[in-house]
Amino acid sequence: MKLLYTVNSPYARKVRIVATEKHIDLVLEEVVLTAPDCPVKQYNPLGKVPVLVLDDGDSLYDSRVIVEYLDNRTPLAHLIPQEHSSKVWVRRWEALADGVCDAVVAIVMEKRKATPDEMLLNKQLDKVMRGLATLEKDLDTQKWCVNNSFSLADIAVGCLLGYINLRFSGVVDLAKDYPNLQRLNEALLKRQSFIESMPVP
Ligand SMILES: N[C@@H](CCC(=O)N[C@@H](CS)C(=O)NCC(=O)O)C(=O)O
Repeated sequence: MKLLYTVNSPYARKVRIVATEKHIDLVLEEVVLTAPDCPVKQYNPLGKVPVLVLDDGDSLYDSRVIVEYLDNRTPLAHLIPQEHSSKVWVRRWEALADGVCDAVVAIVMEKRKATPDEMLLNKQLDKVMRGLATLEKDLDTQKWCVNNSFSLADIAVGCLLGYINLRFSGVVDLAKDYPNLQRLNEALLKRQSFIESMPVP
């Protein structure tokens, strides 16, 4: 199986971390989305990474589908709980973390324009702030996001926090304003899967 990815995509990082935690070997193929010969569109009509290309040539996207596929490849150490209610909560944490990522990505892209749209920036910033406040409050003093055990919820939040530290540290100070999320981030950064997939400034 081959993963098409970019180094700093938080969604692709989520997939890489899940693969490492599950001890699943993936061939990693780094792509440049703007390159004319970029293979991504051939496998994903949306033209987005990550894409998992299976051995038979079929492809899976987006990151939420890929992580579910990988989690079910091996029965050991499930990152998405089998029990229905816990599974729904893990996926809600993931949806919120990914949604905040979407808003940060939209802001970063808009700011690269010659004349950024202030209304769009404010709308996306509202989503970031409301999302982070909810994650901070819901985590509270727990070590992990759901059921006191490490899961996809922690991975998704960790990828968001890594992306914020990479692209948004001038706007959001995790250590100062989000102590619960900062504590989670510090715990995650001790794991090999997080260390080897660190975004590159
Ligand atoms: N919901 C998607 C989001 C993927 C996504 O937005 N990836 C970005 C890179 S961080 C991308 O490929 N952007 C290129 C584009 O939008 O054309 C997922 O979870 O995989």
